[in-house]
Amino acid sequence: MTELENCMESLIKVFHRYSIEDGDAKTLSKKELKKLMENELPTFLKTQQNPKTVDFILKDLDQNKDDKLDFEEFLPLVVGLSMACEKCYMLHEKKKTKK
Ligand SMILES: [Ca+2]
Ligand SMILES: [Ca+2]
Repeated sequence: MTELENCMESLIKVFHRYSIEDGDAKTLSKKELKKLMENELPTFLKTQQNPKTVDFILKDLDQNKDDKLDFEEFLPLVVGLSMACEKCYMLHEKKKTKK
């Protein structure tokens, strides 16, 4: 598999590792989302001082208002964070070339 294919598979695997916990593997409940973020996105969660961050994210991403995130609703979180990371990466690269 290519690097990108591995990435996509990891994304799916991570989602399902947490979504399966309450028996409904199709969606992440708030509890599952919280656990996923605590374990898989600890750096991001640390930068968010608000303890309600997970609630906000869930509300923001939950398109059909069932208080759960399916994979499609979960993806924008990853995409958004990836875009933020990419900006940091570019800044970092710029600094490197300046030196
Ligand atoms: Ca679930
Ligand atoms: Ca939903």
